[in-house]
Amino acid sequence: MSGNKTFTMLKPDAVEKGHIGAILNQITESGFRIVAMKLTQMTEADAKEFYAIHKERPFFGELVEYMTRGPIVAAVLEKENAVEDFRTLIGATNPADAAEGTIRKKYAASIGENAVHGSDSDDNAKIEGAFHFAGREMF
Ligand code: DAT
Ligand code: MG
Repeated sequence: MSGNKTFTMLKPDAVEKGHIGAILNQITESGFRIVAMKLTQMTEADAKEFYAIHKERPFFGELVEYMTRGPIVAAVLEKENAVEDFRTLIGATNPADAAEGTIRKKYAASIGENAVHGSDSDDNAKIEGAFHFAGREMF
């Protein structure tokens, strides 16, 4: 059975370009409820841990540099079928392949700087939410 929570980050490029409001609006208009949220900045150690699954990939160094270069918005979102529906809302990893109207199609510049994160499974949604938020910060 699919769960009802996912984890997202509005990445440094989206924050730099002033897209926080527009992206959060699209997220909530699409039926997601924000149950935790903050503006924060990942340290190098944070980014290396968060993206540890990609540590052998050639883009890992760039990914860590990008994710730590400025503030992000971290949030936990609630909706029925949250993980899958949120991945549909954000679109493909490479914005060039993302469907019209998706968040990455509208706001992402490249595969490396793709504006937004969405968990890829219920288990990872839990792990990633707990990485950024204490239990008392989730509502
Ligand atoms: P997603 O963020 O869609 O879950 P992923 O988990 O495969 O994608 O990769 C995590 C992030 O790493 C992705 O959002 C951007 C970066 N990335 C992935 N593939 C890349 C590539 N081929 N070149 C540069 N950056 C890449
Ligand atoms: Mg992923």
